[in-house]
Amino acid sequence: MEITKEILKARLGEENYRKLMEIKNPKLHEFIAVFMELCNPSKVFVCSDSGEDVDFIRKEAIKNREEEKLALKGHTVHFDSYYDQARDKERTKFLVPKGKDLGPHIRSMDRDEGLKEIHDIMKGIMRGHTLYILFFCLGPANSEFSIPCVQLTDSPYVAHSEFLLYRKGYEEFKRAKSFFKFVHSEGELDEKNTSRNIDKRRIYIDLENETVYSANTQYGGNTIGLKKLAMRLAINRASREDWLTEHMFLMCVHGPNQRKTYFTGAFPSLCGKTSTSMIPGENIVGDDISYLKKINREIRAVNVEKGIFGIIMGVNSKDNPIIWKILNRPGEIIFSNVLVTREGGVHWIGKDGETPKRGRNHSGEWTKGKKDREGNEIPPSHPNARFTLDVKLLENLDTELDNPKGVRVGGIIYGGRDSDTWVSVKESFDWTHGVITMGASLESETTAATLGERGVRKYNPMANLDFLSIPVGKYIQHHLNFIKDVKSPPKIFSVNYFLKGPKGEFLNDKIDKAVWLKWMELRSQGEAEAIRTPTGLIPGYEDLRKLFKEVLRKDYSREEYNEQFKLRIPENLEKIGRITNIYKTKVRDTPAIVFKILEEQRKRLEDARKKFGDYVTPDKFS
Ligand code: SPV
Ligand code: MN
Repeated sequence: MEITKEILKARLGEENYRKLMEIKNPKLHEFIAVFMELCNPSKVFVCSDSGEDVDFIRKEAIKNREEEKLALKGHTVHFDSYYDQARDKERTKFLVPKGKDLGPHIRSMDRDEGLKEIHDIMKGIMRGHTLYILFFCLGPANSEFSIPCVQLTDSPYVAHSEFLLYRKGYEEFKRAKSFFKFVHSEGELDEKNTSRNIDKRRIYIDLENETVYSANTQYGGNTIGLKKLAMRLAINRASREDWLTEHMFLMCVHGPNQRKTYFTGAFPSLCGKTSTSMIPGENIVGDDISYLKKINREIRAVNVEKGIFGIIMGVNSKDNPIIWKILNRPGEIIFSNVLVTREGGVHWIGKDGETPKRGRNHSGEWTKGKKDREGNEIPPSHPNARFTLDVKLLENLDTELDNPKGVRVGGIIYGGRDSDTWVSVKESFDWTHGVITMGASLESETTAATLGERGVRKYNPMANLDFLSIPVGKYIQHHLNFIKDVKSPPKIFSVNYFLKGPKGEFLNDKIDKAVWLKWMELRSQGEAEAIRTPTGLIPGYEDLRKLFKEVLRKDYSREEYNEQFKLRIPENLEKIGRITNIYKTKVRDTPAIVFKILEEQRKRLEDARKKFGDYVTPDKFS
């Protein structure tokens, strides 16, 4: 105790010491003392919730040249190292006690070894840097969803991002008992102010202490403690306390007579999650992470965050009018890994207008045709380039963002990048069928959001595999149990925005999801008809024709409908084969019901094939 205070006094100076001591929490003080001693920063700044302190962080990011001002007021750009552009799955590991591991899908290592390694890496790592001590709150403040978090970081960019993305927590900490802890250092920087020692990049998660360490990286997904690092801790905590931490957006879909129905949706990175939650006409609560709890026998959810760290590739005025407007006017936005023009404008892949011939990007000075060390042509912006902003900038923000009780969930949507198997939208027969054949069977063709090969079909249960901190089987069992005692559980749906036709063309416009949402809204309220097929309940043609007209003023033909909703039996059978095999061979603790439900689905598909052949249009089932 006394030693802790001595250390704090010596390192913090009077003003910072006073700020920290307003939070009377010896565990917090000790944690901070330990890591100041270990990382040995040259300066320390304790940040309260005050506007002045936040402004100080903004200025530090510019002063340290981790962000640079752009032409439009409030816009800044940040670059990550060329080799630090996405989440590093290989170097992200759970530290688990001897003799324990989390199964073959989840990277883990011996806790003692991991702690030793990360302590060695972090020893003296902040020399010459300022350490920022920050307090935030996951979920709305002062609610049963709130989780206070302390972040230590020497990157003012990370700190600034967190102020845009999370609710302030200095005041919350005065009430806090347990909290999540994050220690981040970008490590030594190179001449471009990006992390130099990428080979020593590590993201280690200590579940026992609810602490995450991140070193020698700046990319947000590896460093922003409250984002995917906290999510891993929260999944573990949720499984002990009977609630859910999900990789899900949260949005309001408007039904007839001003009805508001809330949906959550899980999609792997780069599969349309943000764009669904931002669809014109509806309201967004959050685009990435939700907590779901049972309150008065209802399932209710909150957005853990209050900002968006969104993918900018493909954002254009036609498909994303709301974000487009915001990105093109003054306002507080951090752009990362985009192309910056000489005039201080930004460009990205898929932006309206012509691509500039030159500029500056994550590779440095860029001209069209530039190649990297490996001989690959460098695109103008990285496919995982992002924008970071506070949701208060959004005109379509829902009214319930800060409701301490969250909102009642009417439906849950699962979707991945799937070119040939699932129909555009369908509903599960019930909770168990949805959890197993949709959530737990989710696959996606890989994207640029993580390092590695692209375009490979990957199993990704609930789009949450990258973040699971409990064995997969246990997680699925936890989902299955979750609705016990719930009055009317949310309906479960799957969508497929990436379905392709015989010539490899997409069968849907991006905007068609607006219609699927309206259909799901009606279904969740028991209002539209559905056709029972072997894999789930699908919309009838007439209902969709009406909705396409109402929502998009589009004439929807029966040919389009038949292509989008024809049951592709061989592909569905193959998928069941793949998924069953994974649960048999790679998931040790698969609940028996998973095999039963998959087997029933297989049987229904086989029966339909005997009757109707390989490809079956919906009229056969109605
Ligand atoms: C994702 O990749 O799922 C994201 C961005 O939301 S990251 O912070 O990298 O996780
Ligand atoms: Mn995400």
